[in-house]
Amino acid sequence: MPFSRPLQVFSLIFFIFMAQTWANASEIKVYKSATCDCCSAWIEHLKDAGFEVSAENRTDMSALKTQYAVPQKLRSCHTAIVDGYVIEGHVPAADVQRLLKNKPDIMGLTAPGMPMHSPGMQAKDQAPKDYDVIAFDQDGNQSVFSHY
Ligand SMILES: [Cu+2]
Repeated sequence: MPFSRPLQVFSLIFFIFMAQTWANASEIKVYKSATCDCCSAWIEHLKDAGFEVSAENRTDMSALKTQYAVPQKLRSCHTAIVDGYVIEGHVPAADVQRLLKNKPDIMGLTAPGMPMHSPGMQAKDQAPKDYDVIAFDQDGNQSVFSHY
């Protein structure tokens, strides 16, 4: 007999626990308008990085950003939610992964506007450059999370 019964039970519990941890960490919900092509390209970028993406087309993006407390000046096209954090605009997947790993006490990350050289805005094989990813919190504090 290769495995004892307690070990089998333990393995099963461990597997379920790991599966849930993985699912929670990698599932991201993206809200966008139906006509936003760069939003769809950003979703592809996330999928390429291993995220499980569910997208929802909305006609009330501005109200939705207000609901998720994205400051007016920091807004972009799509708004995404992952593990309780808000991801606004063309934030590279690597920044989202770092956020989920370190879990800082912030509301979320944003790439304000539509940076020309960001994932979803340029060819897939190009690296992000010439913009900052900004962290923002509930008190209105902002700081540079990544500089490209
Ligand atoms: Cu966009």
